[in-house]
Amino acid sequence: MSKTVFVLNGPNLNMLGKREPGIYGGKTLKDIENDCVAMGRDLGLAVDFRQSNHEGVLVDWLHEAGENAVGVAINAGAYTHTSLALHDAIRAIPIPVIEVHISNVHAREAFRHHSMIAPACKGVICGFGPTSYVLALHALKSITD
Ligand code: CA2
Repeated sequence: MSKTVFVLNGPNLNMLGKREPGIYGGKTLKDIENDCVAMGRDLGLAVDFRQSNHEGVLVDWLHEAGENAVGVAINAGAYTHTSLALHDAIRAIPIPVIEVHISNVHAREAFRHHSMIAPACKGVICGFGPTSYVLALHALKSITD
């Protein structure tokens, strides 16, 4: 039976492919979900892919993952840089969480250089476009085997 991993997405990521293709590329979030589900199938992981613009919903989903999944990849969007609540939620669950970003946040504005959630995460993958998500699935596969 496949193990379940959650792939969680935060605010504004539902706009992917519709605005700012120069930074985030042309793929929609649905395209990325399809890529993740296909890669999950190859890796033997059932991918539960979700997006919310609401911090508390992301907190609830992290708690749910702690009960029902073996790991999480999270692109917390701008909450990455602000959210103590997400930091605490990641610390509160007993499974590995990987921080993911499409863009290289360290090559962008200074306010994107600090992550509130990175210290609570197993690792961080950023800067590879939508491939960042696929790399996170490979990482989850290798650390949960
Ligand atoms: O590079 C990433 O994946 C980010 O998490 C994306 C966030 C940003 O706040 C982080 O610093 C880095 C923003 C997601 C917003 O996506 C948009 C997509 C299209 C149009 C406008 C925003």
